[in-house]
Amino acid sequence: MAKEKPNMNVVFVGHVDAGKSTIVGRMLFDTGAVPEQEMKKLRDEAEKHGKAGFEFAYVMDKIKEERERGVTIDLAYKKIVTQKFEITIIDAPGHRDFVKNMITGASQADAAFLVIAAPAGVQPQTTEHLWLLRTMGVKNICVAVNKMDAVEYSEDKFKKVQEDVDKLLTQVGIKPSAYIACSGLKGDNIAKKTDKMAWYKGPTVLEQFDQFPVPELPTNLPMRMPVQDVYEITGIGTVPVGKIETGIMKVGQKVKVLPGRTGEGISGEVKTIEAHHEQLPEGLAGDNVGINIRGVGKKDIARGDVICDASQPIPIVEEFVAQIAVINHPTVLAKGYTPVFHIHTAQVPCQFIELIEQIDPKTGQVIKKNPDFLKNGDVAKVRIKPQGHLCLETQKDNPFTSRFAVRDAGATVAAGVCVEITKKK
Ligand SMILES: Nc1nc2c(ncn2[C@@H]2O[C@H](COP(=O)(O)OP(=O)(O)OP(=O)(O)O)[C@@H](O)[C@H]2O)c(=O)[nH]1
Ligand SMILES: [Mg+2]
Repeated sequence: MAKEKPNMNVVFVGHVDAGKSTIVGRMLFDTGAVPEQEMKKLRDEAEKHGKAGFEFAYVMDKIKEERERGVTIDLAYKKIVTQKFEITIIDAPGHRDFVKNMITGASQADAAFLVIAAPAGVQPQTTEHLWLLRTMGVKNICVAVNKMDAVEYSEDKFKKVQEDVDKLLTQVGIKPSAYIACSGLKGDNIAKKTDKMAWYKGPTVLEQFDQFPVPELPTNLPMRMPVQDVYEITGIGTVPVGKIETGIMKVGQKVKVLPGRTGEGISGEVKTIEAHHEQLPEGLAGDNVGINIRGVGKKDIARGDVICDASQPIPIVEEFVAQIAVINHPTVLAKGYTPVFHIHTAQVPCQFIELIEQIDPKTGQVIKKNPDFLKNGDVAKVRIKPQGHLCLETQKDNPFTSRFAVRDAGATVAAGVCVEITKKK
């Protein structure tokens, strides 16, 4: 059956407890995707855990620990069809312990809602998530000022939050699509227009989906499928699964798994492509698929490998130059520092071998050559050496395989994008 509407992935991000899951749950309820009966069950369960008010969040938070603690831990996905799109909503966690999952969500998104609780205003993960969105290349951002019911639906309060966020967005270099005044808990301006804020003239959250531009499918770039997981399935064999980030994969295509077990790549041929339990002749950029490759066994391939078109393989890098933003380092970042880099689905320790120049994030001008160190909020060009085999491309060649997050001791220290590579011989 031919697809009628384009797909779009929309991630909900923001500080812990801002009400991301509640907004999504409320939207699914108000559009009829979650029946009244089901909602009642969730309400009872929330009360049982002493978490009254979390019933809408429970639509998205399904793990036992999530429900007991009242926090989102892992990403949750839900489909919704609007006038213009088939949308996959990605509900990300706000808690700083789970930023890793948020980064994965951001890396899959075409557009984002940055959710801010009106009573709390801008919080640490508001800023952190914003930098991460930018670094992951998510430019279409809408700000949802939530919990308006808790500030008497005050226009002044809304304007104050808007002012603060505007400053932040200017720093980051993003112009938001809209600011929405809403309440997930009460259902104001989520799927239905409220009558409590006559001063608000903007869209509802649901209407905003259709205001985002149609995402361009990067099918014209070389085929890249970062491996998310590898399964052994009886009767089929080794099945790597993941999202085709760019290009087109076809049955019969010659592919290379990089770096693969050897670090030099393993060659094979695509035997089957499957999505949603259906065999497909081809998979396109944006599709989540499970595949079987002739010539590639369980020992050859692992999470973090990239399956590529054999004629246009992804480079394995000796060194690279990147532009980074320091988000959250406990002290200062200096030459020699060796944290873990999260790039597509790979995690590789890498060393900062040169701090080339510090850049003013507002103007792009060089402020200082060869700075001795970098601190939170600094943007810089740096040279990096992977301590293992790492597949990476420049932003110019392929934005989807050029972005990374730098993590250390449970925090996202920095985020960045590769601008220059030196290939491994
Ligand atoms: N008053 C009020 N409370 C809200 C609203 N939306 C959410 N809450 C409450 O805020 C708390 C957190 O809601 P969640 O939806 O879990 O927040 P979250 O942003 O998904 O949190 P994490 O995923 O853990 O980062 C719950 O107690 C909700 O009832 C709202 O519009 N108004
Ligand atoms: Mg949540």
